[in-house]
Amino acid sequence: MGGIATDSIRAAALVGHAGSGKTLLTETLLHRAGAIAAAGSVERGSTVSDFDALEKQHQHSMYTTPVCFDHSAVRIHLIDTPGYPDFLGHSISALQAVDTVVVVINAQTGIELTTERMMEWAKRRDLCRMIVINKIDAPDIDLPGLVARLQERFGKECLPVNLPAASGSKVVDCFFNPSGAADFSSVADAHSALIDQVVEVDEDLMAVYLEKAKWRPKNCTRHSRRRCAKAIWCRSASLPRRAAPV
Ligand SMILES: Nc1nc2c(ncn2[C@@H]2O[C@H](COP(=O)(O)OP(=O)(O)OP(=O)(O)O)[C@@H](O)[C@H]2O)c(=O)[nH]1
Ligand SMILES: [Mg+2]
Repeated sequence: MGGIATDSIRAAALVGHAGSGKTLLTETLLHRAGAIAAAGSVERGSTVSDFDALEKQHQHSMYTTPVCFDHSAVRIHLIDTPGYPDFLGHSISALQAVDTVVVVINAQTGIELTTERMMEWAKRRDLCRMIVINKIDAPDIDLPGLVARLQERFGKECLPVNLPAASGSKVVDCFFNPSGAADFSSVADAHSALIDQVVEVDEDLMAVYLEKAKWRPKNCTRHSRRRCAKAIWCRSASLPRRAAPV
């Protein structure tokens, strides 16, 4: 890894209920970023993050594990945390070290106790919060219903940045794409809702937007990204695909 400017370093923690897929997501991100040659598996005990003998034996995380990878000239320090209530002390302490909290939700089980707690603890610390809906490849899941419940529970500003496409086998980026096909909702609607929200929280961008209506996502500053505190990302940790930028 070469020299990276301080402004291009991000620190994020993957938190969420046990079994939501944080460790496999960490593994997939490391693999897709080229930091490891092949993605390991939780069942085989071959993930980077669950390195301890007890973690391999029980097939769940017991400690926080920091990993690091580069993506598009951005260095990402990611902390995989345990979801079991017995180990939540480790997970809470990770919040002190990051600027973004990535709350991973199992699409099959929806909003769970640790989801609620982590959203609240991150809010109290004034940290950026990102929601990842994981396991979208599972059968019989109600993604539109889950997005609606998330908005009801955590606020209408929880907007999809990615939407699932091709029957859950890929995702479409709604931030940079003004249109496209998705499994539910509309990329065009999600795109304009995101832009409206970004412009709303950044006064400088609002001025440009009102004056010329020429604002584009590439003008988005780190400041406005930070202030757009909540976003929903749909994905499946088990599917090979482009790593999501943090
Ligand atoms: N089908 C499918 N299975 C997944 C996905 N993500 C994770 N899994 C499986 O779900 C199980 C739990 O995944 P983990 O990554 O260990 O979940 P975790 O959130 O780290 O769990 P804790 O460490 O206990 O908090 C494992 O068997 C994974 O292989 C996914 O996107 N799709
Ligand atoms: Mg884990």
